Amino acid sequence: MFTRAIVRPPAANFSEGLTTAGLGAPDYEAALRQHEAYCEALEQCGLTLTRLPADPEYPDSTFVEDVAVLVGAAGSAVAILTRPGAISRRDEVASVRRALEDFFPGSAMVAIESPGTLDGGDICEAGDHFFIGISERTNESGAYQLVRFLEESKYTSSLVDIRGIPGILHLKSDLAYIGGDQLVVTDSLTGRAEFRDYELITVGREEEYAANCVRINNYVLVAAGYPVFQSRLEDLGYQTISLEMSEFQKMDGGLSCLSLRF
Ligand code: CIR
Repeated sequence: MFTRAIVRPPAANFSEGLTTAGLGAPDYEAALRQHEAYCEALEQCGLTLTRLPADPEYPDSTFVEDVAVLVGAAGSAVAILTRPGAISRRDEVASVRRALEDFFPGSAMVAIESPGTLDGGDICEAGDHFFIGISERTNESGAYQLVRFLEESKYTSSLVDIRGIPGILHLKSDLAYIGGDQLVVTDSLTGRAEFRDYELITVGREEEYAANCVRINNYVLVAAGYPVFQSRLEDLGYQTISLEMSEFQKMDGGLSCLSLRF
């Protein structure tokens, strides 16, 4: 069970962040409304929120997931601060570290160090196992540092190299763990040996963006506008909450990126 989340709304210069989507500039007021609806959904899932102030110094800083990996249950949890692969995002870590200090004592906080780079969006927790994407943002040094931190907390992990897949920013752009042995994957990842022990719920090509869904307690958050996938989840017995994500999609972001959950 998750009990808390850290979130940060987009700043007014959100449109100056990194993007490859080619979907045009986001509408700031709409982004704020979508972010607020996202926060309300987290609360509906039972989470208490720490709302950080918007930070115009870092236009991508609403994507808080990328700057930390939180591991384990409340009480014995560990925070691993990342070293984001995009230089413009590297210093986003400092303010999130300060927010995490309220919940994680110094002994429960470690950090990925140079030459390692790692984005939280590349890390998919699946129960006691973690999939670590090697991507344009997460390199092998960062990945192996994380492997060692996870081992210290008795978690296993495996690396998934996604560098050859066109159009995939982070591993979790195309992969989500929703519980039991069920993974949501896009066609790009279905044949991969790394996932052979799991039941794969595939998302069709025309609904690929929906693969970045998030299981939180009794709900799965899904992007609005992907009815086939949402019905599939409901047929599987999941309760879903659908959320408009258009303005974040324009900046290459998805549901998981907007919060750090623990
Ligand atoms: C970036 O390129 O870093 C941001 N514009 C989007 C980050 C999305 N984060 C995520 O998928 N975890």
